[in-house]
Amino acid sequence: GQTIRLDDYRPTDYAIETVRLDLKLDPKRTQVTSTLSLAARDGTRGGTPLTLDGDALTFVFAELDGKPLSPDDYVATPDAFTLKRPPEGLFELTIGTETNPEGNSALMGLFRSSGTYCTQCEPEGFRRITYFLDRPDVLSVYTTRLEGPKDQVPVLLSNGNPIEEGELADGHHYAVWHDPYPKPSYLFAAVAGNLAHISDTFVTASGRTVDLRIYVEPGKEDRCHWAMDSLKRSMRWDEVRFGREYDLDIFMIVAVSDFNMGAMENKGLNVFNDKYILADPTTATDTDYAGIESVIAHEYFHNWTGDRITCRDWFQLCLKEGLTVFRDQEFTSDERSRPVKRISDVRTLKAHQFPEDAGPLAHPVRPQSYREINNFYTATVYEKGAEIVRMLATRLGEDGFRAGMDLYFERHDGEAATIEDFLACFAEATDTDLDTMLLWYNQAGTPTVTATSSWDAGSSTFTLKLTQNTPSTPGQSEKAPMPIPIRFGLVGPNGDDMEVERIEGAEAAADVLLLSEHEQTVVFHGIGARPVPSLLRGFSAPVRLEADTDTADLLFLLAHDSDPFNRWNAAQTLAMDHLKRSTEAIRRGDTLAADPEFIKALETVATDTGLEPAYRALALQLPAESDVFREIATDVDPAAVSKARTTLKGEIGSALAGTMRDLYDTLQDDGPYHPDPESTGRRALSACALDYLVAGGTDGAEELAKTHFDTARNMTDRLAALSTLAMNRLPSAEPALEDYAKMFEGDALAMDKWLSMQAMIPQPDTLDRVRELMDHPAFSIANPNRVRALIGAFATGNATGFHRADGAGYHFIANIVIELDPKNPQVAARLLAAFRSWRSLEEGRRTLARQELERVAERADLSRDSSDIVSRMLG
Ligand code: BAL
Ligand code: ZN
Repeated sequence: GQTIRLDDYRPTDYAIETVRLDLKLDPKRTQVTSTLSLAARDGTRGGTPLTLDGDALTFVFAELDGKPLSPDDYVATPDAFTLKRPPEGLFELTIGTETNPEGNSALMGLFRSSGTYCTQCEPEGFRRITYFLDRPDVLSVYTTRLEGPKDQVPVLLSNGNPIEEGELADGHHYAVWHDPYPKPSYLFAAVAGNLAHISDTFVTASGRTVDLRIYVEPGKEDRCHWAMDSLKRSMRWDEVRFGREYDLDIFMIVAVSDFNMGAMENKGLNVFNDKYILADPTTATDTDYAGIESVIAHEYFHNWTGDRITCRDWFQLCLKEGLTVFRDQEFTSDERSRPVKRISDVRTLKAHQFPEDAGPLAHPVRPQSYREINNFYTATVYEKGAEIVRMLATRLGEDGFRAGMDLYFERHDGEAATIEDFLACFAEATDTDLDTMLLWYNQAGTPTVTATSSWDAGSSTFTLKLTQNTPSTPGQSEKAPMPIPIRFGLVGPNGDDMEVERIEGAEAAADVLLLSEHEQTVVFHGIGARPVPSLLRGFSAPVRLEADTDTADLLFLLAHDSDPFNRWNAAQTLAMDHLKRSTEAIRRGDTLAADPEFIKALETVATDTGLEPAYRALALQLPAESDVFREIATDVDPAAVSKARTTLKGEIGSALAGTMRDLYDTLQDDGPYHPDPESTGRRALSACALDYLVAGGTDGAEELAKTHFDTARNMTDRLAALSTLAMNRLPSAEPALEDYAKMFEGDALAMDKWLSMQAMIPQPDTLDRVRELMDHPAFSIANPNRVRALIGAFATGNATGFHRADGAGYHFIANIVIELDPKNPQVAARLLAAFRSWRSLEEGRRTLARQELERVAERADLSRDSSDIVSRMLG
């Protein structure tokens, strides 16, 4: 495949000012007529040929300024259309193509989902609908006409505002939509089908009334109200926090059941995976409700960060994604709990982005080259991208950050921008030199920061020696030091933060110091007693911190740190230290008991009613097996890690049985279900207590969990109990799983949870169960949600099963990838990424994993998506 490079960027020779699209919908032969008004850009030499992108298109006809073109004037292949000698000035090119929505199993371009016609164009799907300059820096005004049989497609939707509709002969009808905002082709959308909707209105800050609609399959309307509520809150929040108003008369969301992504921010017509729309208390968990709220917010926020200001090229993907993730994280922090949100986000970052950054798929937040852009919708671009924006906010403060954002919106509205444009707005608005921030976008790899400290009584100084080091990553061996904002506190003997008179050796403002060199010695003056340093508060930079805090220091921080993130982090660090040492012991055939002081400290947090229940639940949650893998980094034995973690959980559960039982009892609530943060937190803590009771082998715990399952009045409680039974492999798990299947038979999203849960049972023969479940009516290899629920959960959520010592887990996933790749390359390539840490495994598993990767790589007909992943993985 061809490699695309950032350095090769140049604008197109031609601009497309307007697009008139006409879609005559038919399941197998949809006719697309596209009329483009084109003009050469300044500087284009007269007569320069015009080449439009295509992908698997069937060409039908072409006209220039209303007259048929002779075949000598153009070349049309499935992948491109070239007009050999375009005229001077403005001209109109009309091209007819044909496409087969029903045969489109890749779900890119125009496809059908349960009978509904639907599009997905980001990043390069529009070229599967018609020939176009299919790249984000070509902005055009679209008018779209949809036509089809009224009984089959009563609802016809596209971007912008509806301007015309009417009846035609033969029971057909049509609708015309006009979007006045110039946009790139990836934001185009069309939807047609038999859809029901709920509607509402929103009055913007300046008093305009916007019509809001959520479209779903008929019968599912009642499950859309939370999504609508989330949408209205998102719209208000963006006005208040960023001064951004919605700009069209109507905002529509459509939920479909076959979708590669979570959702898509098409202008005025967001298309969603129904997983992120549909919710009611019996079928959706608190986590689902929170997920819906944040994805609705994310897509809505794209209207400004993505749609009004888009990306110049796909290398700048993080310009819209990192920023929009930051915005949705802030929304959730404001709507719910800031510390709880921060902890969850950092957990996600460390679970997904850190391993990516440490393995063969590592790439900069802004890559320098790619072969398949679909493979760059990654945790690095999204989550690390958001961390960079957060570091800007941390350094510039609330007002400075807002001033930079205001300038960005003002200066680049209606444009396709770059990271340099973005950074320049903050630098200018706050008069700050931000040149080195670009390194965060350009250098891959997670920096390690070390901190060693000493206190000198005589001079009342506290000295911190800081270093930073970013490991080499594919294609990048040398790394320059980056600007790392470290939010800090020096915690004094009484547990309060100490006053600092003066700081030497680093740029510092309030409680943030900037580490900008490879090595810096920072001296804090006026420190009259030995403090315990609390560094990287709120996880102020996406780095791996190695501080010289010992167990006593960590226990002290766990008890006293005023920063809730670092208090939580102290517990995690203590647990991680133990798990690493315990894993080593297990590999030696030994055992290592948990430190009673640590268990006692956990108990103190768990029972501190001054803390939010959701926070207490997070503090009690041990690092996941995958977190331990990541920390061990080389020669990882997954079975030993699993055993270490199960043992620690059991020890805590049995030591704190009485406390957990009390917690569980006091947290039960008979009131009506509501997904608000407070009751969500209560349910999370209750589930955690129940899980520890079961893990500790407490008398009566299994019965308690079974009763919790049987009497649950909402999905959150039901699923938590089922998970506890299943993950702890208790006998009552099997009948409970059967009951669940009877209760939710036919409800695809609820059955996804059932598939996932079974796929994650940590035992080697789970693989057989997964194979059997592939024949269950609830499963379908053609639906991405089903594949992710069963196969994805097994590959990424079941270390014991996937990393079976005999390699059967690897073999199975490789087979699925090979089967899926010709049908849906994107989903196949995603699944393949489950192998991304294969080089860290102990030798036996590493060899088996490599063999499977090589087997995939040898397939001659592999898609560009999968071949790109597998070749980087083996490279
Ligand atoms: N743009 C793809 C889906 C999302 O990030 O919102
Ligand atoms: Zn996004």
